[in-house]
Amino acid sequence: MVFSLKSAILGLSGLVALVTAHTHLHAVTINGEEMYPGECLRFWGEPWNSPVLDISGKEMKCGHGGANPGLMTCPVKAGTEMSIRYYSQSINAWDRVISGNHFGPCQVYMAPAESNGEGDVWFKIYKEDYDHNMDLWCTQKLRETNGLLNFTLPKNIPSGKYLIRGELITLQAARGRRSVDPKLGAQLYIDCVQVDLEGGNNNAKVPAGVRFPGEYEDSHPGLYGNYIQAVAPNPYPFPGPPVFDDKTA
Ligand SMILES: *[C@@H]1O[C@H](CO)[C@@H](O)[C@H](O)[C@H]1NC(C)=O
Ligand SMILES: [Cu+2]
Repeated sequence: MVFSLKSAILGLSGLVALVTAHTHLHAVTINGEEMYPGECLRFWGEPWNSPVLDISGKEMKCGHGGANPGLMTCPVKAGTEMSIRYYSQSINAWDRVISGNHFGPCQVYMAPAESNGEGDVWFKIYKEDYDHNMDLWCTQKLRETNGLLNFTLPKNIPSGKYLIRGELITLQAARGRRSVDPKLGAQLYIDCVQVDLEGGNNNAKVPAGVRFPGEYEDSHPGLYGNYIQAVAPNPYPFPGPPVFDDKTA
């Protein structure tokens, strides 16, 4: 009796592990063409389907395994829309893009590729928190769009090679700080895409940037607070700098 209870508990914890589908950046759509990891999207490393939890770690740059360059750099056009697509390994429809209990904002940054993400180089090009028409957080909307997050590339930055850094922040455990309780804290899903921007504004300067790790702290109100899935933040305090103002210099 005791033995079967124990094995039932073990079985249950195994099941919980199986259905804990986080997410990762699975593909990038450029000019309608889908590209996979190792191409323009940098390879994921282990644990490939898990968030970055250490906000002061080097994985804040390009995620697990993201320090390793991809084999290709994809041409993109300044001022056009591109998409990144998130996916988890789950076979469960509700979890296929990202686990159903995950919610939070999305952000996208860029940095000149020659930096390889080192130094004060990351400028923000996109952010989205809560859609008040759909009553969904950005990461919940991904479940409605087959994982696609669309954003527009800036026009007023110089042409050349850049890294694009997708960042999802999920807040289901943000009621605590990881540095205080290792079981709690925001989860960050970070990946990098290698692009060659064409048709930029070569009279413009590369925008001022911030550094990762370094820019975020786990006490930031956008990463630490009593967030609730169905309740809109008012307003949500995005961590990091404002979005680059893409007007002609
Ligand atoms: C996002 O981009 C894809 C192409 O990559 C397109 O099929 C889709 O309609 C776009 N979604 C929105 C909401 O614009
Ligand atoms: Cu997760």
